[in-house]
Amino acid sequence: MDKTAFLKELNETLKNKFDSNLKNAPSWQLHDAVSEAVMGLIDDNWDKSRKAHLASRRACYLSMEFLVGRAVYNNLLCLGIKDEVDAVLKENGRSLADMEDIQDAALGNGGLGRLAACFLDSAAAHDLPLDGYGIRYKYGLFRQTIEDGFQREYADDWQRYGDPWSRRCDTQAVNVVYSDMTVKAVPYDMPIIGFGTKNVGTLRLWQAEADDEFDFTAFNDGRYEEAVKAKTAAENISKVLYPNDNFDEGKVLRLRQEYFFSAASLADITNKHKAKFGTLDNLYEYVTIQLNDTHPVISILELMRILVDLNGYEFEKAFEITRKTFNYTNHTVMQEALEKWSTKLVEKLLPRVFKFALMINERFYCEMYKLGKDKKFIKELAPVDGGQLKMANLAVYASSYTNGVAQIHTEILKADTLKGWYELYPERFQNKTNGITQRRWLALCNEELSALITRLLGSDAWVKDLSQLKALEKYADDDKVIDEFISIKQLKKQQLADYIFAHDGIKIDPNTIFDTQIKRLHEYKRQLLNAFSILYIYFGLKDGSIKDFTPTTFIFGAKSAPGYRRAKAIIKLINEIARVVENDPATKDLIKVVFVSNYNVSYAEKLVAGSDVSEQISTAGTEASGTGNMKLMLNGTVTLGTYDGANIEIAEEAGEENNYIFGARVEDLEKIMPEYDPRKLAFENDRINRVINVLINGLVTDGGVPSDEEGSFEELYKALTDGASWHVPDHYYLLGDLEDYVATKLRVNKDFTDKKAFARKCWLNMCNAGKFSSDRTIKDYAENIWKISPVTV
Ligand code: 26W
Repeated sequence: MDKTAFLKELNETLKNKFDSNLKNAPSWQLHDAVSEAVMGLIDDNWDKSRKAHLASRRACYLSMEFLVGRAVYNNLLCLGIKDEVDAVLKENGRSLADMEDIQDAALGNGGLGRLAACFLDSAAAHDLPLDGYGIRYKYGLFRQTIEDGFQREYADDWQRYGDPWSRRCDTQAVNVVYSDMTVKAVPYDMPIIGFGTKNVGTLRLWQAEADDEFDFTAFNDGRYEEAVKAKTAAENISKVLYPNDNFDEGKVLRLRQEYFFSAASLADITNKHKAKFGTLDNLYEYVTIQLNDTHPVISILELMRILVDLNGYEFEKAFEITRKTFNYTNHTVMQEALEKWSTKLVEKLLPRVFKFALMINERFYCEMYKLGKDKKFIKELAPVDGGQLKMANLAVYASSYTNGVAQIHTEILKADTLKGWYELYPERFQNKTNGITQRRWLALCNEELSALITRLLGSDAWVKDLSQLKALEKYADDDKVIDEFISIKQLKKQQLADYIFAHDGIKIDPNTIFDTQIKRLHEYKRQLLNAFSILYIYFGLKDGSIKDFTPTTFIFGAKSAPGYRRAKAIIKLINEIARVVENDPATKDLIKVVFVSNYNVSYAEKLVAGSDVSEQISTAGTEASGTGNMKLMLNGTVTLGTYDGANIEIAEEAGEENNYIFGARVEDLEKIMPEYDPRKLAFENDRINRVINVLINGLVTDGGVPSDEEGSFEELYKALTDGASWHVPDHYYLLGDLEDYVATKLRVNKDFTDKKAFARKCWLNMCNAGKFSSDRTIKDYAENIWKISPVTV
């Protein structure tokens, strides 16, 4: 990098754009100037990469969410100029750390969105022609505060100070047509900078705007209100990210969003293809489209419409092209998350598109009858049935490959969720265990550990080949290395403690065990089980049945969907427990509970680097994969978890003896659940009973929610003991797993006292995290689903 030129750029941008300078520019202006300068550096490579991607067979990743987080540090890292830029800034009285308050682009809810971002990073680093398509939400996932122990939500105005990492491409805008309106989709492109290569991928995010002409006509006719209304209605489509994780509301605005980015992306993809070949006959030879869960599955119908209506293809030929173009990834087995649209709604909003659902449905029936399948089987798999358009059925039927995101998850899909489909098309099913990018989740968030790794390996090649960490296993018994590893962990814990104090005003002691559960708040993820275990230990310490307890800080970070009242009650409960243990002299030096606010990608970067124990405690069979588990593992923590999702593969890679696995397994639960009576269990076991009694005995308060309403602690109690109309009592098996969980947690607690032995386990987890690089995942997709190869830029 030419430092002088870079500095000149910075000064010019600050002067011309903001009439400020390096000395007094606020952080957002500094961020803007640095970003502009970097965009200038990559412009040429980005342009060449775009052309290279288009010139070869390429993959398009369609996703409703891309949880990219903060771009600036990562981009500097990938360009290999982070230290130099920091030096330039420091020579001028500033530093990169000044940009700590720059907001994340939180255009996603959780796992699915962050995975999409990791995939783009990995593909870019390995020169794979993969580009992302999504929505440029004006407001990303809400900002969370904790007030009096309750979650409060605020709008996430992430573009308030501009968005220097995007380029608006007006010339490539396309129209999206609904029955009641036409809106303009304007692409904003974000560069995805490949680490240590010239390749730069593109994340194309569509913004909804009013179609100028219509707007203008109404305005000219004096129908001002109408003109404004149309503009607002159009803009509303990309206004806000739905904050539901794993819950399908079936709202029309959501369907509009899904069709909006699907139609815009398909127009973009097919226009470019036709410009090059003059036909769509060979579309699938040059383009493969990955559907990230069912959210973009309406794309299938849109491509059919493009082929048949706009390009004159026969239905059968169009179906063949379509099926060969798409693939589908399933990310959840939660029933309430499976998208099923009311056919009335789809037909009303997208009448022509809907016709293709009906035609595909008829084709499906015809094919099944020929195969001699029975009615029940056919009805279950039909894309259209019972007044509903079932998106997962449509996805499997009209695509080439379907994949799950961890071994156990793919097995559950085959044996259960998509059983009939697996019976029909076994060759379509693949597993692609998730991964995470080690650029952000180690090189960037844990520079100190990265430096040690690089020194021991003699090079930083691991940043692009994580399997190399395996070679560090031999240091597990090297006292000097393990001591250094321990002091790095201590430093990261101190940094985390400082950050939590600055951000949340809570003091924690880095000499305690940092036991961390960070993920969306959901009943199946069982934050409530963690809370119960803390109460169990609390009572045990007080009555002396638990002794020699190593002081522990239990850290939680989680957002609840705003309308998910039970989840919100769990947040309040955790904060209440924090209050109780803190105010009790018997426990205040032994247990500390912290609920950090506004958990997001940037917070996660600090939390994964500064933790000792990784809580991954979902009910067996419910967490498709998990990726936070991988981030913590890579930073050297032990997993305290169930046989679920990728935890199983983590234990397989790092050794069960280096992790803490507990609880009922899927095959156990199949036998247990039909007979399970949690009330009996609690009444026969005083230790369990006194824990759940806390929900109703007044030790903690939910703030006065009527006892029969969701959101009250009584209702949580009832859900565990009586169940609710839509589920059996304690259907996530909290009480059944509680004692095994506590016993295992106490084992962790005891093991921690042998610092060396514990650090050795942590070290071995890090050494064996190679499999969980998204580089491995993305190469597997490239080879076995997408059939794409690296490009040269
Ligand atoms: C329709 C509402 C809705 C919104 C989001 C339904 C479902 C979702 C996602 C599929 C939920 C999700 O993020 N799933 C997570 O995907 C991760 C990446 O594969 C997995 O690691 C997690 O286990 C899974 O919960």
